[in-house]
Amino acid sequence: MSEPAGGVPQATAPRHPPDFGGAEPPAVLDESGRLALAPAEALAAALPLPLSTRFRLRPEITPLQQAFLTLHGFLVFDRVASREEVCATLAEIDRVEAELLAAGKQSVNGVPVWFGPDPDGNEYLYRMGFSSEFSPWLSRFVRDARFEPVRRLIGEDARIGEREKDGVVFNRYVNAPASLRPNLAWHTDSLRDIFYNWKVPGPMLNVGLHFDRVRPQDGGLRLLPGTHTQGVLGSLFRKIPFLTQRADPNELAVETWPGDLTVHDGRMWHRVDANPVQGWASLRRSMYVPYVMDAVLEKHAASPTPLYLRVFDTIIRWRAARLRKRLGK
Ligand SMILES: O=C(O)CCC(=O)C(=O)O
Ligand SMILES: [Fe+2]
Repeated sequence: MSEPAGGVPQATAPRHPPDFGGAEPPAVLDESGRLALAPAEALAAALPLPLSTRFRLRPEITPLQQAFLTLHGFLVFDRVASREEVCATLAEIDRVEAELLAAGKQSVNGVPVWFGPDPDGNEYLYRMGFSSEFSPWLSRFVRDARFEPVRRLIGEDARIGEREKDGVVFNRYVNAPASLRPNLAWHTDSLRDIFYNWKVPGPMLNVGLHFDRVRPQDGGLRLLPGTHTQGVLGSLFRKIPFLTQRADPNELAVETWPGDLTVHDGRMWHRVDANPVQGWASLRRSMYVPYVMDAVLEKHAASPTPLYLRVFDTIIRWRAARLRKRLGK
């Protein structure tokens, strides 16, 4: 195990371990001999690469990786977190979930915590912000040296905003008759940024870790490649953000193996498709680490809920209450 900055969480066995079995992922792109391409050469070399290309995260982002990101708006890095780290993170979230439930916590630093019924009808954590605040291990993990090239890709002055924006966001999606959240509708993340900064979104990259084996037929992350270069209007109005669910003929299914890391441009349209299977087999988990360049604006216990979340929060809580009632809880 590559030990992330010391310290091991109390439990490392998650309640729902990911599927590590089955086929190995396709080989990562062999970049040897192409690590020193000039930008124009790198663009020419990136053009014929398939959209399913998997890259290796090296000490530096390579010119080819940079060119692929410029062209398509996203990158997939092969299994940046080890199996042990994947399990440790999931087990930590299980522990944090129990802690939040016991404390009856409805929000953390103004960001709502969303609980709803799981496939067994029990209360289940679907989304939380600031997760690393509850786990020293997770806090060290997201700051591990291996992620340094990702930070520098965002900007030389970028920092990990564990206490800014929504902090480290942990998502769980599961499909069941009374699931609170099997999917997430089309949106751009820069739309959310407008609510934080009240300015036109500039380039912004989102960094996600993926904890489950998700094949295209399992639902999962869907991107509209190329939409990162659209103007502000396209960024806002191509679809009805957070409402349109329908598949797009041009969407790309991002296939993941546990431990994969993705980077996507915040201006790009994306969604999470529901797994057509029901029950725990449909479980998908992701974690987004906020890399921030704006002025420091730390959140605290008394921080107000951002406007965009207030609207969602009302809908989600109404939905959760309705589902619980249906289950007689
Ligand atoms: O779960 C994912 O991979 C995507 C989540 C997402 O797009 C979001 O929370 O904005
Ligand atoms: Fe998103």
